[in-house]
Amino acid sequence: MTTGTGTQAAPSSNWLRQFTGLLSSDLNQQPGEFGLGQVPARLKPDAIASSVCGFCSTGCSLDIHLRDNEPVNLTPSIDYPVNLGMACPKGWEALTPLSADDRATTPLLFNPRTNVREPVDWDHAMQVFALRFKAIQHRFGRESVAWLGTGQIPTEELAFLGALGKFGMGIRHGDSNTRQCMATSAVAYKQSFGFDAPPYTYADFEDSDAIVLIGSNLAIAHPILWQRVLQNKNRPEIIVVDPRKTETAMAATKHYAIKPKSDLVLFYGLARLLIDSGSINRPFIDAHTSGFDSFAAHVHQFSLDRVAEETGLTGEQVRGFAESIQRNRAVSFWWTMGINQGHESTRTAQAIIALALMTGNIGRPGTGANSITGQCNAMGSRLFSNTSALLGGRDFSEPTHRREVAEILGIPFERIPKTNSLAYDQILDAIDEGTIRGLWIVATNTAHSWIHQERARKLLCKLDFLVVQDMYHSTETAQLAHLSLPAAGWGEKEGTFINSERRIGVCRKVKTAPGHALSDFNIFRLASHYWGCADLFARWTSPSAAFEILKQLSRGRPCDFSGIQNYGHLECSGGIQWPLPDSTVETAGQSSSKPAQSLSYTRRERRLFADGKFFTPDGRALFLFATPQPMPEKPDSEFPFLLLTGRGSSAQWHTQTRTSKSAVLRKLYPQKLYAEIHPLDAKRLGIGPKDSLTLTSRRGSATARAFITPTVNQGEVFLPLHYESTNCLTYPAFDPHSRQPSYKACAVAISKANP
Ligand SMILES: Nc1nc2c(c(=O)[nH]1)N[C@H]1C(S)=C(S)[C@@H](COP(=O)(O)OP(=O)(O)OC[C@H]3O[C@@H](n4cnc5c(=O)[nH]c(N)nc54)[C@H](O)[C@@H]3O)O[C@H]1N2
Ligand SMILES: Nc1nc2c(c(=O)[nH]1)N[C@H]1C(S)=C(S)[C@@H](COP(=O)(O)OP(=O)(O)OC[C@H]3O[C@@H](n4cnc5c(=O)[nH]c(N)nc54)[C@H](O)[C@@H]3O)O[C@H]1N2
Ligand code: SF4
Ligand SMILES: [Mo]
Repeated sequence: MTTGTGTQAAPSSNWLRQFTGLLSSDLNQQPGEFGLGQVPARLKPDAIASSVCGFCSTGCSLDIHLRDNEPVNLTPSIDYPVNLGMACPKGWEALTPLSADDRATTPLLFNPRTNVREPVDWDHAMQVFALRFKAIQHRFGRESVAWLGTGQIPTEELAFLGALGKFGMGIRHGDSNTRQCMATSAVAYKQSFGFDAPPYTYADFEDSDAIVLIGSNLAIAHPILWQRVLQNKNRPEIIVVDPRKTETAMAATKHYAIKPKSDLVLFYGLARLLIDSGSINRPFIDAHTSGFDSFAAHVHQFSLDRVAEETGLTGEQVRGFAESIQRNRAVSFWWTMGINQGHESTRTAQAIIALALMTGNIGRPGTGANSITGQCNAMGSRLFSNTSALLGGRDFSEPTHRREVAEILGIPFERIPKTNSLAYDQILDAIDEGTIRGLWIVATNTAHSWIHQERARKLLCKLDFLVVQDMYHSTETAQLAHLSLPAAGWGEKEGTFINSERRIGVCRKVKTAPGHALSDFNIFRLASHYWGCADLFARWTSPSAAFEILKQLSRGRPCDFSGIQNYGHLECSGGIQWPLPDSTVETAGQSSSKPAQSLSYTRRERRLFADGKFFTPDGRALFLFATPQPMPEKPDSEFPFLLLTGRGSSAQWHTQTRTSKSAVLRKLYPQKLYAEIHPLDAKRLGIGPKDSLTLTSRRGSATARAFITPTVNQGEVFLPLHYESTNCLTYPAFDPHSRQPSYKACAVAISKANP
């Protein structure tokens, strides 16, 4: 195999042809060294390949049925310990987006003379990639090029991008869409537990006596986890805290429709009630936590009257909530974006953690302070993308951590940055200031999903060079690119995802990517060669080789999974939750292929903190708190409504580049943007069902159909994020600790369009 030197020139197209077979006309028939165009040999005709789903973080396993090496259908894996034979509509339709008409099949380069994006071959594309980014770095310094990545590609690919970007290409600033989603949980856990470690296992849904869902619409966003709740035989109390009466809230035993962003006050009020009534677990607090006394003093200000006033609940309701926590033996607290996306989200997540710690609801079956992740590999991104944490959940600022990574990867120590990257919003600010001028976007759709969209788009257009690597050239972001790189998608490549309960599962290649599209892994390999730093990544020859490197990076860390042998071991075990150090003896089979449908996995569940030992230096979990802050943009006389945003249906995925390609899924949701508005507000504004509305904020406007429903409170309006114009309205406020955007609260005005 060819290796590069740190300074080698870009390889010739001849080299590329030899190396990959990429430029050959029979691309799809000629498997090259990159493993192109070939379904793994072990998948015989009429075989079944199991693969973890590539949409949400639940991590269901899907059995893909192959005939003549082509996928013809899929069914949810019966015996996989996550989904137990179930899948949601997106899972059932997972293969369809792969055959969409608008798949990107060749690199496209913008030609300023013709104003058109023209097809080019990979050699040309990657020469331009390296030349333009290097030229920008040469002129404006290394920090002038950045990347934005994702939680939707395998960990092997994320880690490769992170290592290549920071250690190979000298890029200082790389962040990802997990900032929009999981940054709050990551920071909250790290500060409170000493490591970004969601403690639970899905069996906790089944073992709880009370399940508290906070800012989580589980029935829509994680439908298979909701099924797990329904399997709970304890007749649990299901308590939902959400301003809207969501599908989940409707099925709950208690729904607290609090005023948006009043969660922090509510949790402090609950803590005070529990302390005052002596319903705390003092032995646990004394043995395993620090900071409780100052926390208790802090929450003393949150009297029942104050809490009722600020949350909109009655004193009776708040007392009833505290009694539910007090009365039940096993209480689990779960939160998602209603908490993570807020202006004081980290401290709010930590207030949930505090409730679990002070009542001893952690480390036992059916308990926990549990953040549910979002994207299929959000957890992989949090630990291995080299963005907000150094590989393996390490710190860039720790010399010992940098040394470990340098040794494991065999790269010079000096190549590892000493400081953290700028966060997503700060990268955009740096573009505004002109200090970042080149950007590489991989598997995220910034121009649709980022907060305050108009500004985000303006900034993307301001860049000297924008590269977008996506399955489709048609996304809002790809259309702004100078260079678009066609990527293979889920099902067209191999690797592993880490789900919400820390379970590592395998995705298999069952289909050849269309045209000249390449897996992200192979695009990174090409990038390393054209950049001239391939020698640093000589061991990253395939996803399974990269998995061995990941195992080494995890060794000795809280997320240690060095005990996993290989992909086959994962498949035989129904996925494996970290930690699994290599000292652990596992009895699961080691064969490299899983006999379809014939294996009953042992339901081995790994819950963290059963021994009360946390990952902080003294082993104690921390109580962390702050004074609640006012919402950054409150409704006023000009913009009198509060806009909430979130998931609309279980058939829609984010910016819809994938789910909109399925005719089946399209039948399951409205094609046009709709706004949920309360009947009394509608009446007052003279709005009838399905009327066209104009929603305006200080940043832009959107047109939506009226969906009149009492599920939203008066004065509030809800828009799903799946439609392009929702983020024209959102206000760019960020939590100061996690820098996660507060997508769920801004002020808007509503009027009937063309009355
Ligand atoms: N079908 C589908 N499923 C998905 C996704 C998808 O796009 N489509 N995306 C995945 C991803 S990446 C993620 S992150 C998850 C998100 O999963 P969820 O967080 O469950 O989904 P959201 O609808 O964004 O937000 C949840 C709820 O927060 C409520 N909320 C708003 N403001 C507040 C507040 O101030 N306090 C409280 N307590 N609640 C509030 C909203 O009303 C909403 O019902 O879903 C994952 N699953
Ligand atoms: N208003 C509002 N906005 C929100 C939210 C909200 O609640 N309200 N939620 C936020 C949250 S939690 C999230 S996670 C973000 C999601 O925001 P995005 O990440 O922007 O949304 P996606 O549509 O998932 O974009 C993923 C992109 O990756 C591409 N892709 C898929 N698979 C692959 C692959 O294997 N390789 C490559 N190269 N490309 C691939 C897809 O075609 C798509 O263009 O949205 C955020 N935006
Ligand atoms: S619940 Fe999530 S992981 Fe399971 S099938 Fe649906 S999208 Fe896929
Ligand atoms: Mo997310």
